[in-house]
Amino acid sequence: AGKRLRVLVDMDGVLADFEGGFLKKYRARYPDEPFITLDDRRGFWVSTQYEQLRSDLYEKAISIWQSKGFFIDLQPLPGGVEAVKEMARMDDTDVFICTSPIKHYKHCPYEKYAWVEKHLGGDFLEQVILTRDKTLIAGDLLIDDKPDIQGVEPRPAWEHILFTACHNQHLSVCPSQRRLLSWSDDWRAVLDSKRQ
Ligand code: BVP
Repeated sequence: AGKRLRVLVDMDGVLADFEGGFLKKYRARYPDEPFITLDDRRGFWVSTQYEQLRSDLYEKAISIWQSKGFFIDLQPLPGGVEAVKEMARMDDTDVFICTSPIKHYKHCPYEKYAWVEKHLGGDFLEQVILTRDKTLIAGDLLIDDKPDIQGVEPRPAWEHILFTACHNQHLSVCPSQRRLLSWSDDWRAVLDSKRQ
C-alpha cells in the first residue's frame, strides 16, 4: 500500500483568471490609459510591466486588485474547478489550494475563501492554505504559474509543475521543470508519476 499523494494547487492564474480579471477592470476604470494585452504580458508581476510602460501606472495597476470585489469576481479558468474536484475524489489523494494573499488584507483573504466556497463548495474551505511562503508547505506537487517559487526553505518538499499562463508561455525553463499547458493537459498522468 503506497502512501497518500498530496497535491497543492495555486489559485490565481491556475484556478482563477487573475490576468483576465485584472485587464477587464483596469480598462473599465482607466479607459484612457495604455494597457498591456494578455498576448504582450511578460513576467509574473503585472505591476512591474505596467511600471515599465509608464511609472505612474504601477499604482493604478495595484489599485485594481486592492479593490473590494476584485478577487471574488475572478472567473474560473477552464477545467480547473472540475479537475480539483476530481482530484479530491481520487483514492489516496489529498488536494489543497495553496495561495498567497496580497499584503493589502482588507478584502483579499476574505474573498479568496468566498471564491472557494462559491466555486468548490463549503466543504472545500478545509483545504485552503493562505501563505506568503509556499516553500514551508509540504506536498508532493505544487501546480503553480509562478516560475520562481522561493522562500525560507531552500529544499521544498514538492515538485513544482509550472502551469502555463500568458506571462510565462514564452519562458524557456530548465528542461527538468515540468509544465501543465492547461487543465486539458494530462494532469492525471502528472499525479500518477508521483504515486508510490
Ligand atoms: O494574490 C496574488 C496577486 C498578487 O500576488 C499574489 C500571487 O499569489 P500566488 O499566485 O503566487 O499564490 N500579485 C501582486 C502583484 C503586484 C504587487 Br505590488 C502582481 O503584479 N501580480 C500578482 O499576482
